[in-house]
Amino acid sequence: MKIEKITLREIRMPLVTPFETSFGRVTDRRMLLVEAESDGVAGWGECVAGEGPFYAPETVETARHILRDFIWPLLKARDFESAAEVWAMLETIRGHNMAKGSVESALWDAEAKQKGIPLWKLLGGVRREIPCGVSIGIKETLEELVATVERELAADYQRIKIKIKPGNDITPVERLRLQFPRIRLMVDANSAYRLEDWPHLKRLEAYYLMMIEQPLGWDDIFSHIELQRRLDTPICLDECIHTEEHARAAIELGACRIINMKLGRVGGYTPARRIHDLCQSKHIPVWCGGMLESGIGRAHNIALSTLENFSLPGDVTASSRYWVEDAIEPEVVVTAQGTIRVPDGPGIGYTPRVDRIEAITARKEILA
Ligand code: OSB
Ligand code: MG
Repeated sequence: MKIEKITLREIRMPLVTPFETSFGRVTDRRMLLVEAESDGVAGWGECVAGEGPFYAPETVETARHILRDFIWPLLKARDFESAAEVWAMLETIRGHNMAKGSVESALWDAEAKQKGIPLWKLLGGVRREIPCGVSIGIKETLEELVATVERELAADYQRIKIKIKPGNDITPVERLRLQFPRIRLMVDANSAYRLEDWPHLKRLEAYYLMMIEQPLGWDDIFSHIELQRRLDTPICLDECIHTEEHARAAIELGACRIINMKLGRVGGYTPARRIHDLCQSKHIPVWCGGMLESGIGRAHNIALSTLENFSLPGDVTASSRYWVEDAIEPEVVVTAQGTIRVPDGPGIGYTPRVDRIEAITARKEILA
């Protein structure tokens, strides 16, 4: 494979409803789409960095800089056998996983299209349908939260995750448990607590949650070990796991019992598959997280979720939960069983709507 050119498009899409987490509120998404042309075939990827460095250190601007000034010079004019080699080609760049993952995933799409096979098959996936859960942002009132959960359950989602933060945790969880005693329920704190808060987090154990996602510091594996020792509820790590080495440390040291996988956070399919295999060998279930992606990123999350050890429902949902109009065709839909059927077309299996994408492109840059 050779890459002729990369087109970076920064698009803006307003969310159907604002999304609030412990680190902030998002009403409009600004994201970088990567179109990589390889041997005459276009592969698409999405950079999941946010506008600000509040979930992870990268931003849309740092990703653009790294893609243009460091990733492109390493890839330009190189000849390689398959997208599986791209991660190693970027080895000299430390971190910047979201920038790396956007182009790496685009090249996996291009390779699958060149071979005329679905990306999920090229990756070694086994699922034809993936189980889906929803991530619900922090709401102003309990009534609003309950109404949202009712709506998502009516839409057949298999599990409910709510965002929590100090001062907005026990009360909403208790309320949901009273109203929905049997649903699969979990919480995500996005690093809003400190180890000293453990007696408070312990109170959440009364509500038999599936897991507590990333309660402590975004890069603090040590404190999660201490916390997991004190809790019966499994801890699921998200922010902390940005490399295979971090995953190994977290598992071996007992910092978590479940891992949330995100392509952007780990840098693409090569590290994601390695972490997946490691987790599988250690009997740690994984599930696919979300980053409020457009259809391009969503399509990649679906392909990733077909791997065998993605055994829990992920945060991968219908296009219409986020967008009035998505950037792909057809849009992602969820079945009455709360699953997404994995498409069988070549590559990501959804077609980017280039006209629509161009219409919402705020900035375009061609690397050639
Ligand atoms: O922590 O999983 C997270 C969205 C943005 C940043 C971080 C997270 C999230 C979500 C939303 O939980 C998942 C989705 O895309 O539905
Ligand atoms: Mg999370």
